[in-house]
Amino acid sequence: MPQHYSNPVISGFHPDPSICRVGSDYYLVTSSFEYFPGVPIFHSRDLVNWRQVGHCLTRQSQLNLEECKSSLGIFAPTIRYHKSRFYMITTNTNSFRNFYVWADQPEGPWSEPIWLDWPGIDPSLFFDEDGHVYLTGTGGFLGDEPLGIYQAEIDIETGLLLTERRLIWSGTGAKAPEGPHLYRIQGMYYLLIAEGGTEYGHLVSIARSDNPYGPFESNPGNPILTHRSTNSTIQATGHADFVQIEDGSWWAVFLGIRPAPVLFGGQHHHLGRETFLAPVTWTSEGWPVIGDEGRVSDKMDAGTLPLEIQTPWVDKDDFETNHLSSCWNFLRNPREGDWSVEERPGWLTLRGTETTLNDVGSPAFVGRRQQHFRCAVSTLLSFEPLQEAEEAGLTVYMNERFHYEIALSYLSGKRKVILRRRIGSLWKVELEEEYEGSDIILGVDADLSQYSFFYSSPNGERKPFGSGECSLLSTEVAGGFTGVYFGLYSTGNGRPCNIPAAFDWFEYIPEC
Ligand code: 6LW
Repeated sequence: MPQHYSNPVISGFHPDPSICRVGSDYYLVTSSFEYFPGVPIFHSRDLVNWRQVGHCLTRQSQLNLEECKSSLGIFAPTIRYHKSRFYMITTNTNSFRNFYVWADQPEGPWSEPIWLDWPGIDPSLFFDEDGHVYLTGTGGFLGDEPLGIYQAEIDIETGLLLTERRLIWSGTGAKAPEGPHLYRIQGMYYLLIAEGGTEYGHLVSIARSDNPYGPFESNPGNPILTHRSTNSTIQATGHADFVQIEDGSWWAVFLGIRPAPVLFGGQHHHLGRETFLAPVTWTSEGWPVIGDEGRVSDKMDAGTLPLEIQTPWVDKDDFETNHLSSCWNFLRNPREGDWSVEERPGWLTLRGTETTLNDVGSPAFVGRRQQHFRCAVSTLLSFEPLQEAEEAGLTVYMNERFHYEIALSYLSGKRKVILRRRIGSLWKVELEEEYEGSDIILGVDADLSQYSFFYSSPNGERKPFGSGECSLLSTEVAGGFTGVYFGLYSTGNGRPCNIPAAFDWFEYIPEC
């Protein structure tokens, strides 16, 4: 009986995957943009079941996101393992600087950044058998320099360039040649890149040469992966990285999107770009093919993968530990004192500041990715707002201009539950209702098309409280490179809150 696995292998906003192997262990990193900590790192033993083991960038000295615009910050990282060390190289587009960090263990600690005198985005490292280390990246953003893939050798100890930066390939002619990775396979240098832009025209192509700088011969079978102009439920496949497993077979990880079906057509995806997996086979001419002639599906033959039992999803976080689990993120660099899991043990305490969810700043916010179309999310909030506009609650957040929230607030001298929707330059408190207590359960049920909000007193009956379209929080409407988060937050809406907001638990029940 052939075994199958499901795509995506890491759901929710996890784009630009990069992978490395250490024996029979695999490690994978993805982009994180304006979220902190940055660059989530995952571990797997079968390429299918991934468990997050931490983040590569956990300190502001490694990741300065002050005033970072949404969807800037950390772009496409690459992870490599060489001589007992892990290296993660990336761009912080907040300052447009490239750097790498290293660690002996994937869980960290990761080093301080080694900054590179290297423009562009999508830096990648290749450790050649002869000791040379190549830095390859996307360029074409300087002066009239052509768009394309650039390369130089570096000293991996210091990050200093040892050779001049050279254009090595411009791709097959589709727009935005980017996301390169160089490999040496059977004595040849293979250069894998993405093209077509990270949208519906996305594709993966490959070229090879017997010299690391080329000239590169483009694969006549390019693109080796694309879903452009197909009816597949998976779209925008591209930005891939290869790994060879212990039995010699090759696999690719890459990003893709799943547009939610919308009545009468139209394409909207709100979960962000996700991480997919497909087998790589080789033609008799030595060219790789991803999946079924460049197509992949949500159910794939696992081939020789040593499939493990799936780790169960953890439904509930009781905030019982003295640290936040690795699924949680802040927006930009959190301010000390804005959040704590120690102030009131067993609770997440947020101290709202003047910063709101509408700002390009760091509100008191702790959020996690929406990873399933259908899911039920709820939290128990304890909050006693006494000053006008003090507010705490649950947000469904795409970026500062596109979000919905259900919250407890103090408006016109009364404590109220509110539902607010912000869509671009339009915003409105759609519903407000007086609420006597200070403890409240706030929740949202998500399906393919709607977020349906509700609230209740701790032991009371659930009261439906409005809804919002998922499509209005999609990338097609809101723009950018990220996906929807469920966030716990507090704000004084222009001034600090006098009192803290405490969250006893957060529940996320997926209905797959
Ligand atoms: C990334 C580029 C891309 O730097 O999107 O899909 C950009 N490919 O390579 C941001 O994720």
